[in-house]
Amino acid sequence: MNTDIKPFGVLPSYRQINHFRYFGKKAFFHFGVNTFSDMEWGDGDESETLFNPSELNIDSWISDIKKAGFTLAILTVKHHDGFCLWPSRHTEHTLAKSPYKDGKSDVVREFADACHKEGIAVGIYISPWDRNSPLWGKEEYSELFNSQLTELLSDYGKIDEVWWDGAGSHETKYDWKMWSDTVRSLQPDAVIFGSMGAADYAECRWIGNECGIAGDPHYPTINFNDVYYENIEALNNGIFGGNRFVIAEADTSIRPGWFYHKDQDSFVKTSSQLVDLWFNSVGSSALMLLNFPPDRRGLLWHTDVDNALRAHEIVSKALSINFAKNASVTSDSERDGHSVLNILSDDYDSVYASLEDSVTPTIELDLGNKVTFDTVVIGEYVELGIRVNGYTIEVNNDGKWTLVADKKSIGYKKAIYLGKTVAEKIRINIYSSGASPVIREFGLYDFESAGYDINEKRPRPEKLVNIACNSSGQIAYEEEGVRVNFRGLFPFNTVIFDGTGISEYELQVFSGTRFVTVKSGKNPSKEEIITLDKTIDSSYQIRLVTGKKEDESINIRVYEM
Ligand code: FUL
Repeated sequence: MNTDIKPFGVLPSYRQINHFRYFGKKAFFHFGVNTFSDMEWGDGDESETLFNPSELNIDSWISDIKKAGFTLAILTVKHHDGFCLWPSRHTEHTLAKSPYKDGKSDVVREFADACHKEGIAVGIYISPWDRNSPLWGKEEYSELFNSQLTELLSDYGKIDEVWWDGAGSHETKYDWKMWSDTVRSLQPDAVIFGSMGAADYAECRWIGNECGIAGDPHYPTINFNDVYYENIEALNNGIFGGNRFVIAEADTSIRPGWFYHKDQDSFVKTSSQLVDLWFNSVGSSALMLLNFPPDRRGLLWHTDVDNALRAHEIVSKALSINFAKNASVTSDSERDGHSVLNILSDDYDSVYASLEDSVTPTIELDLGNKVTFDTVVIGEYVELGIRVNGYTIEVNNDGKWTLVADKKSIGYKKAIYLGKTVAEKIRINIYSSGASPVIREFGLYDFESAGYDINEKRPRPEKLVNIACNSSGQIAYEEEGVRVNFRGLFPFNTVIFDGTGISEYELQVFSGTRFVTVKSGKNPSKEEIITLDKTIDSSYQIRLVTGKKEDESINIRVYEM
């Protein structure tokens, strides 16, 4: 857009704008030796012979997620266990030593080809943490990782995203600059997802949790240090006026685990829960990154696909009718060439802007008659910066104005679910803004009529289930006590353990980067019951610090009561 409007603050790169515009919904595929060992984090010493999908069909994954509205797909080409889904020349720990196609396969090639054929952009997840490589933790590891990156970014056509997981790497030094230079030189259009030492190069970041939920407010701007030190709150909310533009990707799995576990087939998120995720990612100026773990056959489970298709149907149907489309729109401050009518235009570059010195304009829409809707969508023109940080929305029905929302962030897109609302007029009063607001879109939609059920509960087992026992093999006795990995995100609020011989304990939950103490106590009983004030739904492991020795097991059970 040829514009006279001065930009504000840090601005997105052309790559980031493309991700907002075209890659709002990304599909994740966690597939590898863990699929066959039933683990979430492999140890790195798994035999390559484990990997042997019986009916692998990546074309079907890609056509399914395409139908469900996803435009970019990311494959875990190397997870923390170090097993490579391509025949890397730099390690023996690859599918070349597996029985799958007699070791002659290349799953990354199958994946990239399937995506390119369908017009789906390709992303690669490659874990810096490598529990197999003897070099990991040493200086030479950076070279090895760089060689693997070079193979991946040279031999598989266009790549639009490189995903560097932070897990396991907090204490490790890598040559992030060398790796970033490799990405920039071999795939100039690819965004880097990362944090910590990658903060200087990352254009996408995590949202501070793994349940796919951006905060409210949420800005795609943040400060460098918050990405570097992984400040959870800042990652979740962003920082208005922050010194870096780093888009958040709200990642989560469609079922509790990142990898496929047969016993999680009845825990697939429902279509309305997936619509909730849409509100909390795409509708919160972040990107959605939803994981579909292929099973041991190498196929997606039908419930995962059905629910994602249904969710897409609901969102598309809801967004197909903008009830504000024919409204007459006015504003108390309007710049020449940037009429307020532009908020209803489908042309991406035609925007509304207030006068340069007006940072608190009001926009009013007269809908002509009584209109029923439940969701307001509003978007800024992010090319000129994230400008707005305070506004209210009022509706007028039968001559009376009522406040229905008081919000801070807008960003690329903000979808505000209000519940059933009837209005003849609607007004947006921007009361705080770093520079004159520039608004690109506005709409009123009816999600409930399209099939969205806000009361649809997440699937829960009929009987009480001990999620600690669900994780057989992933209960680890450590120096300080016991660590339980649930093999996925299972909400819980009660922990019961045998306190015999223990004088003090601390219950810690994993925040995504570290363990945080949530309860502590003294002299626990034989059947000590810890009840938490609220359900924890974003931690996939807990630690009970008891001072008991590594070889002394502790009976522990975890529930959602
Ligand atoms: C995390 C990893 O540890 C999980 O296994 C998963 O890959 C997730 C996307 O990122 O940090």
